[in-house]
Amino acid sequence: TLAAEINNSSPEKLLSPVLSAFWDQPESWTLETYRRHDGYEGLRKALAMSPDDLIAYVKASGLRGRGGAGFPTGMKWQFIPQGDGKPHYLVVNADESEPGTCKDIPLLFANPHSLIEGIVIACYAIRSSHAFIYLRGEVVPVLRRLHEAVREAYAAGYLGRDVLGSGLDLDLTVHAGAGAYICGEETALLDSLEGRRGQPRLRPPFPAVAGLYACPTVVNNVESIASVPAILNRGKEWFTSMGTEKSPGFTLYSLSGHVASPGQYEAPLGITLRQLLDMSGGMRPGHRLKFWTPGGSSTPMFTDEHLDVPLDYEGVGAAGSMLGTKALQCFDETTCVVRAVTRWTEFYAHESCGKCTPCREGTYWLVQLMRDIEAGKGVMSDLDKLNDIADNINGKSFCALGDGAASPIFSSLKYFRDEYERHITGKGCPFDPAKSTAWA
Ligand code: L3W
Ligand code: SF4
Repeated sequence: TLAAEINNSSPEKLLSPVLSAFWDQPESWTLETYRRHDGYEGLRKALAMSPDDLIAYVKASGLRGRGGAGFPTGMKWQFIPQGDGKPHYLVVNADESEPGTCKDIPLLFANPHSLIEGIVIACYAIRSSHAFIYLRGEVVPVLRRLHEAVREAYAAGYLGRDVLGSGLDLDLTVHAGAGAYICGEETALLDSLEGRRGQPRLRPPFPAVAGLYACPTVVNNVESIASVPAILNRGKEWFTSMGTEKSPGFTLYSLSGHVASPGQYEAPLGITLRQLLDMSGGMRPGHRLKFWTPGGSSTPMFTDEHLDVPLDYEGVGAAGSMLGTKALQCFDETTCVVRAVTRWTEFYAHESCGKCTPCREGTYWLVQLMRDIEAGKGVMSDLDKLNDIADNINGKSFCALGDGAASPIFSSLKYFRDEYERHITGKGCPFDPAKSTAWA
């Protein structure tokens, strides 16, 4: 099987740079560099197809959304009703904020034209004449680079009236958010883009039916859209030859924490953390892995027992989690689990939008309990209380932020309950914070 093939591959064979193929070249972000690497060739092939055939092609490639949920991209495009007389929109979610996730922003910085080309292809497919990129506002250098790339694309005829003589008219607007994690949730993002306070909307209706300005809208992650041109250019068979049967293709993993060489690694879906550590130089010298997250802090933490779990939507999912954004945060034995979870919980409490009670109140209570336990002021019954509060948030909140906040509580209590107990019986943290760099 493909999975077995992946397991037996050498580290060199596993590295499959596509999106990151020329990030290290001078001025990698310019149109000229992009064209030298087959840039906008996928678009030419896409424009030779009918929009319906194009959607079917992307669907057949098996590309799955790279923003966290892994929803099939072609299927999402297919949801857009045709001949409905309404405008259709494409909105690219570039509000990357999930703790540990650092792949969309580097991609935009180093190779913005892969996203722009993907946007033109997607808009042709869903018959949209206006696309938006919603970028997190803090990354001003990326915003400038993106504006420049859009200007280049207009000048070259890839955007604007009658794109490459295809009859497609397309405008692209880059919008900078104001730095709220919740605006990465697709419906809060749409509210924010419309000029309102970013808070999630009730789904259904999904954006595909009633999205931006109540019109059919595709919301896709940056990496999902940027992956489309290569699929068109090199063929869906090439794409499905990588990864696993249900999670095909290459992807960008963000590796961070106590590792020797943190950064972005492009490799097929379905590889394991052990393989990624092998190809990236492993943990920092003299230290061993204690716990890690497969997809940012919203996905449950794992331990060194899970080093061989395939990183795809089935493997990690089968182990009781989800792949999320493929943000592999690795922590060594110097890290206090209680401290790490307290930090994450503070993040969720701060970013809770306040719309629903379980998340608004529950994350606040979790923080109080976690801070007490970390400071050695907890009692044993606090551990059941933590589980109980997390249980009242999980699945009972209005959006996935609540579930994300509950996730590290559940998994840390599952794997490291003894460490919580040591904080309580010892009336303080048994770790020396000076030895841990990640949580200083
Ligand atoms: C039409 C239907 N469309 C589903 C669409 C839906 C959405 C996509 C996936 O959360 C996860 C979350 C975070 N008709 C549809 C339909 N759709 N049914 O499919 O939907 P869903 O609900 O499975 O997930 P989501 O709301 O997109 C994303 C997790 O990712 N996450 C966090 C990510 C953070 C970032 C970031 O910072 N950039 O990505 C990490 O794990 O917890 O579970 O488009 O409309 N019947
Ligand atoms: Fe807002 Fe949290 Fe409720 Fe989501 S779960 S709507 S972030 S309060």
